[in-house]
This record gives sequence, C-alpha cells and structure tokens, in this order.
Amino acid sequence: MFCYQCEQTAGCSGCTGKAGVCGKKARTAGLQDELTGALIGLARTCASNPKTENTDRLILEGLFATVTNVNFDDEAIERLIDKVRAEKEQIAPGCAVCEVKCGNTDEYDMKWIWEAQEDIRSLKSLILFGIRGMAAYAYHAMVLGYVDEEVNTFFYKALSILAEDWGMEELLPVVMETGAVNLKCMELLDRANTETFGNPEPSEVSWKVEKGPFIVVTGHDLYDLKLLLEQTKDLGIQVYTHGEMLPAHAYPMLRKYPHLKGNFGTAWQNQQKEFADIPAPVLYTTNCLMPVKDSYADRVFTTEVVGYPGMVHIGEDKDFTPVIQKALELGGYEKDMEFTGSNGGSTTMTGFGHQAVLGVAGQIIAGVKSGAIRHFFLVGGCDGARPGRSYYTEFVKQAPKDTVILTLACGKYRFNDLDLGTIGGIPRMLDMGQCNDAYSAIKVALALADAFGCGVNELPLSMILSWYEQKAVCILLTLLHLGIKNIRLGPTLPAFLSKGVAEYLIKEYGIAPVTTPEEDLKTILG
Ligand code: FSO
Ligand code: SF4
Repeated sequence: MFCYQCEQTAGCSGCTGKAGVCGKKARTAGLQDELTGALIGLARTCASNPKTENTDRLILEGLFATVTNVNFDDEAIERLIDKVRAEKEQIAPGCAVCEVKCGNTDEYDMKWIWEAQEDIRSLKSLILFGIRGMAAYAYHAMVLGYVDEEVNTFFYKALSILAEDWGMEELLPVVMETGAVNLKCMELLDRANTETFGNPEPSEVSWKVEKGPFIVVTGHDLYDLKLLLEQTKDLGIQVYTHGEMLPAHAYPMLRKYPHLKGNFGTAWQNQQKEFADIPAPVLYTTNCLMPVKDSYADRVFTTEVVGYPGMVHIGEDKDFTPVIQKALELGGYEKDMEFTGSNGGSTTMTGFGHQAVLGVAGQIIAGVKSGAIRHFFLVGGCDGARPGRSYYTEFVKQAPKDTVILTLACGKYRFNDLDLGTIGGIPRMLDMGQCNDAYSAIKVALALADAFGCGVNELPLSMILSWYEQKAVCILLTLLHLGIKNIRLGPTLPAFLSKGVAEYLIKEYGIAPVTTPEEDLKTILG
C-alpha cells in the first residue's frame, strides 16, 4: 500500500506495508485507490456525456469515503466501486462495447500519481486531498438539501485533471482553484446549517453526564444529530455530543431539545480510552473513527459514509432503533458523572460563529483601537496523537492577556476548558465551531479588514493552524487563495509537499512550521 494523505503518516513520509498508522489495512488502501481511479473514469466520462444528480452524489460519497478515519469497511468500498462503474455504464452505455478504445473514459491507476515526479505528485496530491476534504463539506450541505452547481462541477474537473499529463505551471492554478471553490463550498454549508438550524448562539456546554440511558454522537453531521434527537424524544434517553459535534449545542433548532445535554469526552484520538467502558452506544456520523477495540465494539454504530467491519450500520432509512435499544439495554451511569475537559475544567463555551462575533464587532473594533486588544490568534484545526501537539495548549496558555484566541475544529479540546477571562466583556477564547466553520473565521477577518481599511495580512491577526486530515488541506488552500500570508502550520508540514512545492509556498505565502510557543509568540508580537 501507499498512503501519505494525513499528518500521522509513517515516518512523516508515507504508510506502506500491511497497514497504515490509522489502522487502514493494505487491502482497504488498495480499494480506496481503485475507487478513486473509478471516480476519475466517471468524471472523464461526464466530459462528453450528461451527469445526473445521482452522479453528483456518488462523486461526493466516493471522495468522502476515502478521507482519513472515515471508512475501514472493504465491502462498503467495493459496493461503492460497483455503483460508480454502474453509473458510468448508465451514462455512457456505448463505451464498454465501443471498438475505438480511445481510453478517454478509462479508470485511472493511482500508481501513476504515487510514482510521478515528486513535484507533480505533490501538486496532484494537493488537488486530490483538497477535493476529498471539500467533498465532505459538500456532502453535509447536500443532505440538508443545499447544492451548488459550480462546486459540484469542479469535482469533475479536478478529478479529470488528475489523469492529465500536466506540468507544474498547469497544475498550480488548479491547486489554487480548489481553495477558491472550497470557499464557496464552506459558504454553502454555512448557509445550509444556519438556515436549517438557526444562527449559532454563544452557549455553555458541560462535561457532566447525568445518570440513566444516553447516546453519544460524534462526527460533523448535524442532520443525523437532529434525526436522532427527534427519534429519542420523550424516551428518557439523554444525548451527548463528542468531538466535532460539540458546536451543535449552539444551534437554536438543536439546543431546543431538552435531552441534548452536554458533551462527552475530548478529541478523537482519545476515543479508544474514553469509550472503553462507556455504558452507552456511540453513533459515528463522520470521521474520526479509530479502529474499534473489543472493549466497546458492541456499542459502535455508524451511518452515512462511515463504515467499520462488523459494526451495525444505520442505512438510508435512518431508523436509529438499534442505537436506541442499545442505550436502554446498557442503561447509562447509575449516578451523575462529573467529567472534565483536558485541563480539568467542567464547562466550555461554543457558538461564536460569524453572526455572533460580528454582532459585537463595534466592541471588538473599539477594543483594538483603544489598545485593550493587542492581537488575535486563530488557533484552530484538527487534533492528533503526536506529542508535539502540546504546542497548541502551551501557545494558548502563554498568549498575553490582551490577546484574543479564536478557535475551531477538534484541536481546541486541548484548551477549550481553560478559563482565559474576558476583555471588555468579550471572552478571550471564542469557539467558532467545526472545521468547516473556518468560513466564520474568514468572514470575521474580512469584515475586520474592511472596518480598519486594510488587507487581512495587515490585521493584528495570526493563524496558528494544526492539521491532520484532508479537510484541513482544502481549508489551507482556501486561505492561500485569499492571499493570507505567514500561516504557521504544525505539528509538521505535510509529507505530500515536495521540496519544490514547499519552497514555493514558503516563498509566496510565508507558510512556516510552528517552532515553540515562546519563540512564535515573540516573533509575532515583536
Ligand atoms: Fe477533527 Fe477528525 Fe473536523 Fe477532521 S474530528 S480531524 S479536520 O475529522 O474534520 O476537525
Ligand atoms: Fe497512513 Fe494517514 Fe493514510 Fe492512514 S490515512 S494510511 S495514517 S497516511
């Protein structure tokens, strides 16, 4: 196998051999390559044949299924490959029997990318991993009934280009276009979420778990949470968020359910420990799913594109009865449990989306003008298992009291229970939501730049990002597309950045790896 799409890749260069660091087996990796190759064939077929809504859905599903920690189930991936092949046959029935054998609609062998010259491999990887991440966001919007033709069309274009024998000059603009289209995609998802569930409102969330039956819901899919809340109404079952589902507590149409109680556990990489003796089922709506341990294998349920061999999968009918029955059977804790976040805090605040933050824009601007707020740090992104990630906790702890920390995604679990106090009534730590809510951070940054009559790069704002999987890749490309410079990225730079591509990004955008909190704070604050 060969896979180097995420931050924890073996030896910072690539997972090979029998399995990846994430637990993905060689056969699964091979099937994911086969699926990607089939998607490329389907996309190329659509260049001269009309696609349908079903084709769009399959493209999103196929790309999303290959994101890190989403699907470990070979049979599910095989079924997807079959569906992609059937769709191609449906769209261009003549292709299979055509005498010409032009090769234009053939499936692609991903080895041609993995074994390409290193800069080409790097740029094609940026495009592929970027659209994998973006597909997840487009998928979440789609299940809420929101689609954007420009976004959907780009998946076909990008997939087709992966099969082209293009050089750096031709591929680089496509890399940037991926970032531009992802901005549209995140805007689409923001609209889908806020129009469906209301604008997030600052909300306090507790780590306490009440006695009695409960269900833990993890991942990013708010629609699945909503369906589960409906189905568990008045059953005496409490629902707790986990991981990236935490910001759900801020949406009015979700927080209105009194049995959506609080949050269980911390970031995704702690799940094997935190779920070991949990007396409740866990529903995975997206990544990050880790290889399931025997200690809790009877309590894991998956839905949508998530899959793991042997686990119960809730299908398209969205009948959560097996999860509900498991919750009642296990019964939950016998008494209320006072759990905490990573630093011993018992509550956290979330819900500082762009509407909430821009609602107090006047106060923020006054704070900056008076000098009460010296600097903003966006300390956001994904968490992961590497020890070097304690950098982010230390950075937040050491940030001076006249600075504000904006955060988002699952990396915040390292510090979101810290009480950083307030500046002029504004909390010093503002959780903007899930990773896709990077859109909120961008909106706020652009609005502040507008208010101060400067560019985003001239604002007293620095981005200290942590990356793990492919959604972080598309977000990074969006930031680059917006011309945002001097981003600090960690815990390590991606293995798929070749020396040449890394040098280009450093020269053009000033991207730098994180060093130490002390040194980075000193450099930034001068
Ligand atoms: Fe984290 Fe996992 Fe949201 Fe990712 S839970 S690592 S970037 O899937 O998507 O932040
Ligand atoms: Fe390795 Fe990451 Fe690929 Fe898993 S997703 S096989 S850890 S590079």
